[in-house]
Amino acid sequence: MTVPFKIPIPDLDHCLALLLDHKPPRLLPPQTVQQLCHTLKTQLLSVPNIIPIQSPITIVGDIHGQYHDLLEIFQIGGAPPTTNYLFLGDYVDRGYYSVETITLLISLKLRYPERISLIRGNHESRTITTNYGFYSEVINKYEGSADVWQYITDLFDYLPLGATIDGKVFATHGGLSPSCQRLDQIRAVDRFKEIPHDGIMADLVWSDPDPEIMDFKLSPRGAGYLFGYEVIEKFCHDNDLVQLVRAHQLCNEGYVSYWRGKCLTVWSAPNYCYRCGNKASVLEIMNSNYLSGKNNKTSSNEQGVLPGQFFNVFEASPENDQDTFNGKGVNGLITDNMDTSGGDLFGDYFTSRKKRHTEYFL
Ligand SMILES: [Mn+2]
Repeated sequence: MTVPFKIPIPDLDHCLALLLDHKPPRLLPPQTVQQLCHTLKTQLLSVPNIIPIQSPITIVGDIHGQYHDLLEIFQIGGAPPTTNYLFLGDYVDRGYYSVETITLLISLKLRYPERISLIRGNHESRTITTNYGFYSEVINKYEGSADVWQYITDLFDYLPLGATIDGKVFATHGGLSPSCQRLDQIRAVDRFKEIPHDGIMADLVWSDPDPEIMDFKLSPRGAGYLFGYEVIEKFCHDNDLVQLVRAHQLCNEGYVSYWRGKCLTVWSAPNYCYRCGNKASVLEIMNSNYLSGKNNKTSSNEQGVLPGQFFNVFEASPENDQDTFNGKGVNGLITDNMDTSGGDLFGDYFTSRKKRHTEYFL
């Protein structure tokens, strides 16, 4: 059995101070990033594909390199380790600070392993980060070397694919898969690899709910599926779940509730790409008391969440506004003609279907 490596707490606190005590945050030296990634890999080896988590827990959606907005989350949602956090992936690409964002999250995970959980999004991948900003950002910030990108994308292969909260809520980055009826099938996947083009692992990070369908349908993203009411109803029933919580889709109000709270989308990048003007949120799950006989109603409230849950909505940080004002280019995009409806690959789809209430971003 491999004994996980550990980094002394003062060293981790030093990393956290470099990132948190300086404006702009300092970059961690490449050797430090290498050591952090190597250590976290040894620890993640023994973590199951689906992490069992107990409430209270605060769930965070896509961040996409918006470092200052991540700090805003700790302001409005409580700082670690006092508040427990589950991050649903898409830490990198698009924003200007993917390096700072992911190194902060890695440092926090190593410093407070029981209080921070990180799962994998579709952007935690070599191919996607090569095209959508993280790779170029590393090259720019580390004097032309891709080493840090290598260390971090190698670590991505070790991230778990989902979590359960109180055994009743399933959380993953994207959604459900036609190849998967049982949570045990996810638990059995060999996840220690690049995200494949199809199959359970791909679908978990790429799929989206669609309130207009009942079954599965091919996704306009070119990967994963759209899934409808009957799919989620059956999946919850068969796995003794009450709800799916996921991220992966920009929401103007910061969140969306589907099917009276059966599926929630949490989106945590306000003013996405420094130009979308959207709100963001984190989902706070205080308890699962709705499961007890006394209060067994699972009908949702005005936010469309279940009792004991709350979407804490927030807006862009002053630094995000400043970056917008400065008109910096967005990673992986040509901003002048940026098609906010879906990115380069799916432009054709969106010119013909502009009326959708949710938009698909990579
Ligand atoms: Mn995503």
